[in-house]
Amino acid sequence: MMLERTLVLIKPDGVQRGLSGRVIQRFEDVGLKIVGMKMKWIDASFSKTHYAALVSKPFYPGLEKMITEGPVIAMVLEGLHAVELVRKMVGATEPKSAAPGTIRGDFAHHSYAATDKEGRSIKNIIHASGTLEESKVEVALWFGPSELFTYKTVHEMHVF
Ligand code: IDP
Ligand code: MG
Repeated sequence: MMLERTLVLIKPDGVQRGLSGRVIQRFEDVGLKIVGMKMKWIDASFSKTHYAALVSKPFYPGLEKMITEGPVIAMVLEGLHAVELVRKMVGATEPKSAAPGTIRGDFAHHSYAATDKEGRSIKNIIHASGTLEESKVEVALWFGPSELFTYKTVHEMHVF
């Protein structure tokens, strides 16, 4: 019952900065299972579906520009309390406020103050589903059933 799946995207800034390997490593290190992974370059229409809840926000145009400016690495991670665990590892939305030890806190320092006046999006390396409900919608949007895999990891002996 506690076994969850969550969607993670390494955003264009993370891919272009060559941080994908180190970000993925952190998820493997805690024993999360990668059950799906691909690279995808989304367009404006896909962005509006993925960020449907944010389309009316003033920062949305900048967000769309940022998320469509290059390919992202999309993955589905599975584990106990995966949604909450991954959000904890990702850290606060604003890298300047994100705690040290989190992905956003360790690899970026962008601030709302720096972006808001120019209508740009916060560049924070990574997206992760915010709630279990959000994760179900997002996993179904990004991955078809044939792109998600069931297999055993060594962690299952020790973690689950
Ligand atoms: P989250 O990614 O931490 O869940 P959301 O509120 O869902 O944060 O926003 C999605 C993305 O939109 C953020 O990761 C960030 O890139 C961008 N964003 C959110 N709020 C702002 C803002 O106030 N100014 C600029 N960009 C923002
Ligand atoms: Mg969100």
